[in-house]
Amino acid sequence: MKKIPSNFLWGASTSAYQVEGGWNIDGKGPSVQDVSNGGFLSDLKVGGITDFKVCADHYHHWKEDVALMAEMGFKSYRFSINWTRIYPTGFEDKPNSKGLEFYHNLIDELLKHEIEPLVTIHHFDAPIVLEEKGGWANREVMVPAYLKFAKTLFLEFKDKINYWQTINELNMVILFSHVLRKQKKGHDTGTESYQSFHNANVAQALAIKELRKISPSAKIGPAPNISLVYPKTCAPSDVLAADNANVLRNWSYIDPFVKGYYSEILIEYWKANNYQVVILPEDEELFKSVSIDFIAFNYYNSTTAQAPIKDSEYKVGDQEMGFNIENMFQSADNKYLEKTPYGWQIDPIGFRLTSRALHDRYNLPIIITENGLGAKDVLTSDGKIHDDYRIAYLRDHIAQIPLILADGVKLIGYNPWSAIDLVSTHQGISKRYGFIYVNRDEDDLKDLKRYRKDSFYWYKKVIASGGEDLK
Ligand code: BGP
Repeated sequence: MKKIPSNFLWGASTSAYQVEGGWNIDGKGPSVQDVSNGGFLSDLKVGGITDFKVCADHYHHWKEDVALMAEMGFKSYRFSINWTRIYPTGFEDKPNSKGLEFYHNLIDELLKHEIEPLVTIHHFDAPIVLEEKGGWANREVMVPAYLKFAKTLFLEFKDKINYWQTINELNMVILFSHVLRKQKKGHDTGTESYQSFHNANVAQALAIKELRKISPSAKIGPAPNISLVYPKTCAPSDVLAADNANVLRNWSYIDPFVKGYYSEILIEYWKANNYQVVILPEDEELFKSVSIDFIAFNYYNSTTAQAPIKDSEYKVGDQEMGFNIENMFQSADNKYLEKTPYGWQIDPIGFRLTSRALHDRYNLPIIITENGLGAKDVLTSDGKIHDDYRIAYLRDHIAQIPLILADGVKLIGYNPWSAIDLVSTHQGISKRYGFIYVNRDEDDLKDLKRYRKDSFYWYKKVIASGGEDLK
């Protein structure tokens, strides 16, 4: 065990489209998320859950929310900037000043409370107008639009932001495009998906280069969802499948920025499937010319894989429940692990193993930018929320941190999901993750009042004791 250093970045996380609301005010344009539940991409409509129009109404409650974060003792807060607040369609020449003003206010308030802002440039909420032009699959449109957006943020906030993350969970956007509403249907790992993957990597690399010019002392890295893939058994074919899954799910989303190239396993997989991914000659040079300062990663659970089975009955779930890629691997249940109420496996030791694997491969500082348990919380008549299940999940993961540090891993922060209740990517507001309860449900916005959950008081103690008091 190693002591957690006093400058460790204890905090929590949110994303703009899930927490802010204020979806069409102060010049904000529509993103794919604002209208996904019934509008654009309407075949994805999910019954009985809210849309993203009001969320936790953080857009109007930010001051109060930051005060609650400060009360918990946060040293950091990881959030994202809503692309369509800054560039409503993605095509404007000038940014929307009202949008910038909102983030200046938020960031100033965080700094006032000595909370380090960890900013995600892009978290799932591309402008609809860009998406209609093909989204990430359209290099000519999306790469310059992202770069303009990132550059605007770097210039605007260069005196205030030390940590940037380029794109949240690009791996999930590519592999679970149906869940994350990037594409209309199905699980598509074809040419279009991998062209999107490559274009988004080019955009991230260009943004990294831009930051080095504008703000040389700031730090930047990607924010993939990393979960180490275990083989279901020690049969070599299962071990090979797990290795394939690690490449396709995890490492390919970091390799270009550290190694400067894609793994041969990925390239051969494209060839075998005749995926025609266009990579320009200058792209390789570009990857080789950039470096990242840290890896932000979201960890909810480990994954298990076995050798592909023909006509398998395994059901593909959501982003944490696994998926199958023909001839490469198929996901499997891990019988040793328990599950959350939403079917996600719980694996604190997997957190340690995943951190070790990242350290071994890349030897960079790492920051946890998501980790947490979604559950249906109950507000009691005396205004309490007894979320002992969430405390248990977080406690077991935080207990791994001194071990991870003793393993030599440069873990510099822990920012679980989520600081405050917000709307889940595809399961509504009832699937809550926050330390702060927001009084609303799927259909009724009620008073949106904030309540401190039991986990709020518990996390406050954890932070105050530097991670030592987990009781
Ligand atoms: C991650 C996303 C977050 C968040 C979280 C919880 O994949 O980065 O935006 O939503 O998962 O997932 P869900 O909302 O599906 O429960």
